[in-house]
Amino acid sequence: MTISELESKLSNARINELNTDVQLFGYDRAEVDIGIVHFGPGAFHRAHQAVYTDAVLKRGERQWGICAVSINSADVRDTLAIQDNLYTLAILDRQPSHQIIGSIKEILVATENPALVIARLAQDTIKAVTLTITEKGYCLTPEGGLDFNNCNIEHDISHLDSPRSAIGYLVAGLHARWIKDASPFTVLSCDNLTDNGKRLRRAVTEFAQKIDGDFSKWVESSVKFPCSMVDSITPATNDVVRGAVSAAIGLQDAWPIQRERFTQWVIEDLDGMQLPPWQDVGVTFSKDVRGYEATKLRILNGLHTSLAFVGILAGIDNVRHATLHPKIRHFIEAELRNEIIPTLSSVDGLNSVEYGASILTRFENPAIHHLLSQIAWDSSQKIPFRILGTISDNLASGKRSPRLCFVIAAWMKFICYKVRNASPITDAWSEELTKIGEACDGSASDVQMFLGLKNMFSVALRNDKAFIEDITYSYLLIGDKEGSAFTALLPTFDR
Ligand code: CS2
Repeated sequence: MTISELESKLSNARINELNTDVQLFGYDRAEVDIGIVHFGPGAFHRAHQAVYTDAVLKRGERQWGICAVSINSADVRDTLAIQDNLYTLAILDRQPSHQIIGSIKEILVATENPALVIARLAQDTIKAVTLTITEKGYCLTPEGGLDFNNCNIEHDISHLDSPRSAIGYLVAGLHARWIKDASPFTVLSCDNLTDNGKRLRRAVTEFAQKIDGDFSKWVESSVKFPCSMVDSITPATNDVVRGAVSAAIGLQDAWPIQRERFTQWVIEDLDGMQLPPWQDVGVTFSKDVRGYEATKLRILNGLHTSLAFVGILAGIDNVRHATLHPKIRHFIEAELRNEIIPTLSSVDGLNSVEYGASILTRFENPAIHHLLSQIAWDSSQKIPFRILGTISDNLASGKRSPRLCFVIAAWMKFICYKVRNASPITDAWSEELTKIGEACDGSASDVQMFLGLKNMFSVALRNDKAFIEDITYSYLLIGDKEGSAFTALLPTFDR
């Protein structure tokens, strides 16, 4: 980096050189203490929880700064270090706006110094631990328990001083506090899983049982694991965004974050939990989060994943264009009306029909270029929460889900095309998926190979005749069709 490049970098010292329409954090960061440890400082965290926390700090609270922990990668730490951990949030709307976020005080890379992370977690001033570690980070079986066959969990049980998983770190941190008779921190999952807090609680407790019976009882009785629903569409940053943001703010920002204006966070209101006063800055605390979670996951994320595979096979690359394609639009509206909404129970103040319509409007946002390929990442982990639960609920009430099954068949085809074109599969199970893709010959037996992914499909679904029949039907129907030959299939579901 040249001196002139360094001189024009966003940093504490250069804050006054920012263009005047950039919104500043406006508090003295030196006075902020760390009260939150966050696992997974990816784009979503920096667009969502870090922004709400920034708003809390702006209101004069000083004990809620964030220590962000990356488990493996040093990229975020190294990039933001030069910027004093400051970054720009670009809100994509008709008129974009820019805000500098100051809530992240420190970034640690766990693999480099596990003891430091555990010491941080054990510190009394840490009141809350939040997580955006994506579905795979929870290391769960499809039945909902902790997957003790997961190699990271296996490792962590015998190496609690140097874990590899976020679950291992949570247990290590809680264990350190239990040993010194300190109070626990509140653990808040901010990932797109139904019952995320309950699942995390179960995973941590099952792990703790392997360490010590009394410790696990303490975890069960004292640690709060509220569930939460998080929402804001956050496309990945690229060079175009980097260039546009740096030009707009007047300083170089190596890793700005972009997101839509809409943002929502609903947190389960549990007695005795310790969290920042996020209710003062727009967060909803509710005794019942389940309805919000299921509605958001099944509608927004379910439709995202549907658009991803239907759109990619149709030759479309982004959410807006897929949503505006007449045949695809018709297909997902029918999927929403006939297969998703009927599985949702009513939630106070949330009308699922209106909610569904508002999601489609958000997908049409012309200011957002949200790549379908980004949504397709890690689909083996996402599909169970976004689609399979809906299908299971329909089956339990004697109904089939032909369109949702079509989406799963389209995902299987997507994997086959990726393998055929030797293009990399971005998925926690890329190895297994590549092997399956290589063995596929286009026949019904391909479906059986995919359904053999035991960590993805529950025993009940793997043995359900109607489910197998619907996926196989769609898989054979799609065959080798792509582009308009593929979209021509969509109206056949109306019959
Ligand atoms: C998306 C989500 O990438 C994806 O899988 O479905 O990140 C989605 O944009 C967010 O959940 C919106 O809140």
